[in-house]
Amino acid sequence: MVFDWFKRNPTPEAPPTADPQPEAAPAEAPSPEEPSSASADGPSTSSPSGAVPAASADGDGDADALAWAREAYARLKAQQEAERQGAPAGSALVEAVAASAELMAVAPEPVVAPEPAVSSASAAVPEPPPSGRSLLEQAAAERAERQQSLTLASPEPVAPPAPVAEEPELGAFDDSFTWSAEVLAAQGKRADQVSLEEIDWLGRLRQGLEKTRRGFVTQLLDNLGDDPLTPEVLDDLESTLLRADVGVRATDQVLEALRQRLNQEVVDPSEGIRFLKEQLRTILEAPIAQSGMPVLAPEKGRLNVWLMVGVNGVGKTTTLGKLANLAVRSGYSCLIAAADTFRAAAVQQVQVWGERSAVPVIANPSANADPAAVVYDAIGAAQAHGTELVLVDTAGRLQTKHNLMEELAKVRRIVDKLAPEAVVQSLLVLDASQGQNGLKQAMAFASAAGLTGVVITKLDGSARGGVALAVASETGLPIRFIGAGEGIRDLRPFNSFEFVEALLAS
Ligand SMILES: Nc1nc2c(ncn2[C@@H]2O[C@H](COP(=O)(O)OP(=O)(O)OP(=O)(O)O)[C@@H](O)[C@H]2O)c(=O)[nH]1
Ligand SMILES: [Mg+2]
Repeated sequence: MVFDWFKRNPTPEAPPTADPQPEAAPAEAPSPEEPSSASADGPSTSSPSGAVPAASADGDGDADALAWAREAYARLKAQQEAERQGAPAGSALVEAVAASAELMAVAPEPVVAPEPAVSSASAAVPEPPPSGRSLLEQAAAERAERQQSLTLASPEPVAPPAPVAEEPELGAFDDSFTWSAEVLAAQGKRADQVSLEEIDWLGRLRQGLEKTRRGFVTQLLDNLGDDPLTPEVLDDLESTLLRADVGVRATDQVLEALRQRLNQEVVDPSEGIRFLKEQLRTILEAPIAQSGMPVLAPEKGRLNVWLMVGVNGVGKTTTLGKLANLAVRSGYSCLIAAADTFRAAAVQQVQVWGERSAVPVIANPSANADPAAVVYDAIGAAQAHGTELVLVDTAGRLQTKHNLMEELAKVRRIVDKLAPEAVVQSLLVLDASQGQNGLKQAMAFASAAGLTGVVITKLDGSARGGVALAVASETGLPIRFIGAGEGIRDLRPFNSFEFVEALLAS
């Protein structure tokens, strides 16, 4: 079964409208097959299926949430076991789940992580290398040959073989797992719909936002204390939000809503946090709702061209490499256009990313090649082969900013002219660690590249994760993806509910 990582949907056969995406409005729109009235801030305990736990503060709710997380864990564990033994996912799996769930239910201690599975690569019996070359040398030579033929040949993309991507492993039944499970449950997922991929990503996201959260949440909880909210607390909250780079506009919006609420009634701290989360989500969701596209996914059966733009060093090429991986793993055919011809090493860098996911790269390695010509070739190749997604890497720096903008505008014109039928996305890549300074600089790209969305990178290691709020409120552009690490799996579609939960996780 292919998991469509753009749509967060494990069943690509399902009609697109059948499963409202969590990004759309997870709080208000649980999936239709999930009858629970799960809300974003505390899913109902009255689910007829009994599948959704409560994240509410009462003891019963906590117990339900834990039971739900246990069931999800037991299922994933059994699934992993079954996969390891090569057993078909059928009755054996159901039995294994039941047995695991029983064990989990009585287990007083957290379940210890299973031994890591032996990856198929390392399990394979190595062939003796011919001609005295080591396996590594042999593989490197083959890769180099393949890459060269892709680069030098006419733009003929080969059908990408199955991607090689490290699979996530089920860790321990710990705080990270239960938190991730709770966040998924709160969006209306059932325990049997949880995938290891999602659990794994949420764990990374929460970890990635730790630096931002450390200052933000500790200060917030200190300010809130145990007493009902007061106007003084709001003043403190204002400086906390500004320090987290949330921006003046978004901070004003949040405070105004909180003040109005305080005028109407007494608000205790837990209600204050719930209300704050709701406000933050509203800000993040506004541009997404306005775009009319709750999630950004390539359109099947059509040519989609996504340009990565942004100042130098923000993570354009890395994002492109991760997106290529997501695309291939989600079942889309993909091609990379190496249109950063300014920096000598840029083409090589993009080729390495292409190799990692077996995605063909269209490049012109000669010095001073015209990026528009590379895009021309890439679009021609994509049209000839019915490729669904062309990812275009662009330069972050030229001799002058004016030149850079001219070049981007030219690339954009070529795309529009050559592929009027294509769905074009121009994604502004922003480095979270630069905070709002980066945002101001980057907006220069808006007119040249016709921006349609934002990717925020480097959320890990940055204490300025709040900049996502400033991006949404000040650019009006939807945030489409977030990156929280340098690894190939460290980029995922943006989900405002999960982001806010991770930002304010206690
Ligand atoms: N920690 C972390 N590092 C990242 C992330 N995304 C990218 N990087 C790193 O940031 C550095 C720059 O990334 P690139 O992808 O080369 O940036 P770029 O925008 O293509 O740069 P130019 O082509 O020079 O304009 C690299 O060392 C990446 O590994 C992220 O989400 N987290
Ligand atoms: Mg680059």
